[in-house]
Amino acid sequence: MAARIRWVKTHCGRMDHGGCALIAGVKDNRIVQIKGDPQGRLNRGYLCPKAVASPDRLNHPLRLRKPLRRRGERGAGKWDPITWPQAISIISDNLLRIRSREGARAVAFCQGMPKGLEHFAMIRLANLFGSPNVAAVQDVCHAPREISGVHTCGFYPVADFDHQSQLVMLWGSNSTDTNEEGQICSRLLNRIQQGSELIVVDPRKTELARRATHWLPLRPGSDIALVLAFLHVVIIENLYDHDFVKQWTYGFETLAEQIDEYAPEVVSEITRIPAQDIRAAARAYANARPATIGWGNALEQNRHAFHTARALVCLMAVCGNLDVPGGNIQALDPPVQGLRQFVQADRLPEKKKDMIHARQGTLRGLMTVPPSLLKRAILDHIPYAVSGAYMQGTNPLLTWADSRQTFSALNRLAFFAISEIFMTPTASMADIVLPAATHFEFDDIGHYGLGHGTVLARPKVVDPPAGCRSDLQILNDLGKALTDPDDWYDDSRDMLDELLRPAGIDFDTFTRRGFLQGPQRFRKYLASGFRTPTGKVELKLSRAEELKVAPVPRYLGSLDDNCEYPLVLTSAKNPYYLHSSYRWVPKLRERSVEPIVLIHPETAADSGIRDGTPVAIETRSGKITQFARLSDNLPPDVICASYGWWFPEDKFSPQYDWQSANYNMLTTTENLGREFGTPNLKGIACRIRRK
Ligand SMILES: Nc1nc2c(c(=O)[nH]1)N[C@H]1C(S)=C(S)[C@@H](COP(=O)(O)OP(=O)(O)OC[C@H]3O[C@@H](n4cnc5c(=O)[nH]c(N)nc54)[C@H](O)[C@@H]3O)O[C@H]1N2
Ligand SMILES: Nc1nc2c(c(=O)[nH]1)N[C@H]1C(S)=C(S)[C@@H](COP(=O)(O)OP(=O)(O)OC[C@H]3O[C@@H](n4cnc5c(=O)[nH]c(N)nc54)[C@H](O)[C@@H]3O)O[C@H]1N2
Ligand code: SF4
Ligand SMILES: [Mo]
Repeated sequence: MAARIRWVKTHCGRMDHGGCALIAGVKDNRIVQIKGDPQGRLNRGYLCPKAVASPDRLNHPLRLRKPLRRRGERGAGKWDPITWPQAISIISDNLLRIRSREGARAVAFCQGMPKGLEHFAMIRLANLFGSPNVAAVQDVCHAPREISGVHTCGFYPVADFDHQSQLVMLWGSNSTDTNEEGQICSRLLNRIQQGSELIVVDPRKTELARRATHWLPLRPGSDIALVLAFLHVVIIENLYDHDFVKQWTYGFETLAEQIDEYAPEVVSEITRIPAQDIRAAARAYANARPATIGWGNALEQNRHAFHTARALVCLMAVCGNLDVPGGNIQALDPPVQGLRQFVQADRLPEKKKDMIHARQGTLRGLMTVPPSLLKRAILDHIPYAVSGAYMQGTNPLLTWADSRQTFSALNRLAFFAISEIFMTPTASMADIVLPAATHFEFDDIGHYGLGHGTVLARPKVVDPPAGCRSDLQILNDLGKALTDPDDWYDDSRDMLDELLRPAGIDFDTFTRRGFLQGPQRFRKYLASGFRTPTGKVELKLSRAEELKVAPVPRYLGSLDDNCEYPLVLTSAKNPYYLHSSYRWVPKLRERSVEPIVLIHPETAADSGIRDGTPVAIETRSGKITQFARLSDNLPPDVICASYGWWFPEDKFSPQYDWQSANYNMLTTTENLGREFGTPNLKGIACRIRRK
């Protein structure tokens, strides 16, 4: 008799930050169908194309299924299969050898976009091993928003889509394609349907921009100037919340004086947005109560990330939108184990002083090493040498700024191991490659540590292939080999129970409930003030001198002001892929076949470029080729290139082709933002040429 389909509820993960509740149809340990769960807290049945294709990752014929040891040159594609005990002992022998010779800090632990609990389990492993250096991509992804928020108002203000807002302003966040930080776009669309007005700040006329009353197609990289112009209008035109400003802010007069110079007429020159459009949008935001700001990567993939994010928090504050329903709120976590305890932060008390970036003067609060500064440590021993690494769920050759430099840094490492599900350009350089079990194949907890007040159950749906192990299990095994085994678990699943214990439930009960939600309380500052040195929202930073930053946000000009290149390059995430991941999933590749660069028809005509023409894109740092798509959905002097492209189908190079179309060949790690070590990934001077 044919097996019947069994339906299992879980949550989506690893195709973006995750969040949608799914119902998976399983037959013979294979997922045969994925549906959106209409009861899902964040998605109410919504599902995107990535999720539909997600089971295809599991059964791909080229998926990694055995631990591999490199034979021959890095990147030569020669491997010997080994057993798991062999792999764990080779990794631990090498990392312990480096620790005994050079100290624990010479070993870095590297994580890509956090996918589930494995990021925090890795920090725990690093803490117990004694290394302060967990490197991750937070410098261009969320840390600027979170830490600027903490310094300004004592928390990370996130958009509240549980309550109606009169207006939503999306600032460099394209949530119908990205569901940025697990804020599933169906919630936003629902708010718009219920009557929220929409402002979109994005150089591209996105699907959301088309629905907006105000679309501000700014020159990429000029966000800080535009926020300051908003503040200018709000303050000069007296549109701010006087009571809130008087009672709950610090330094309003200083801010008001400084924003004097950012009149829309002046800022219009920098942003290329007509002054009357800036005024109209600023007035709309200020006059709507409550209004919420959904903010995205664009404002933090820029060396001015700190001031930009801070200026936006100032704007939320002076308009009375902080911590009110339908505004930007401090989401409270459900009563699960706190991060500090989970990662055993107390075991490495000197960490904050000793981290690579802390020694280079980044802002307090950044807990992961910015990749650009890690590379300095590997290549130039600044502030000290790093010579070994353990990496998981990351593809730095594609995702870190300056890919050529990343290539040199990976080559320079005396030893590195990586856990992956597929052979990537980065994995092909490793000494050991571990085959990871992935989403649907092990029990996991989603949304932990995201700051949105929810944690989601991601119970296992099918068994992994025999040779594959989850990152949690791998870290648990490495933990036992590298540190005191008593600090680890009999079964990595016990980690989940421990995390849930303060909520009084175990993982099985959690699975039945599906999610835990923190309490929804607003205006918490009324009882205890804001958690800043002054107890108020610090429009002017009371500790600016100590932190070595400008006390109020300001515009510092663009690096490219004197560059002869006529165009500005930017990028946006591809709706069918996650960063450099999954170009090898046929169902997704069909939807997005090749790297596309969006070019305005007038600009294209000037260079003899037509739809489909291969185009050389050149910045001061490098040159790549992508295919033209003509579009008048962006300004004539802006181009938008694809990011994350490599070619898993490349049969000629064992490292695949990671250079010809890779956006990060065009970026640089010179001139990093001081606060977070952030490189400019968007808003870069460039020129194009027909190939
Ligand atoms: N130029 C430019 N650079 C950027 C960005 C940009 O917009 N422009 N965006 C930045 C941002 S926001 C981020 S978050 C980073 C992302 O940087 P990365 O996280 O390095 O990006 P990915 O390409 O998704 O790499 C993840 C890898 O994990 C593998 N993987 C998937 N599932 C699993 C699993 O369960 N276990 C393990 N061990 N591996 C798995 C995938 O196959 C993939 O190769 O890139 C940053 N870099
Ligand atoms: N499909 C898909 N979803 C994803 C990801 C993915 O790779 N693919 N990555 C996940 C991750 S790790 C993250 S951090 C989030 C990021 O999610 P988002 O923040 O939405 O990321 P982006 O698409 O990089 O940028 C958003 C928008 O900024 C616009 N933009 C470009 N330059 C500028 C600029 O200078 N200023 C302004 N204001 N806007 C600009 C782009 O046109 C784009 O529409 O998405 C997550 N979701
Ligand atoms: S939007 Fe994100 S969480 Fe939702 S189904 Fe798509 S990939 Fe999964
Ligand atoms: Mo990200």
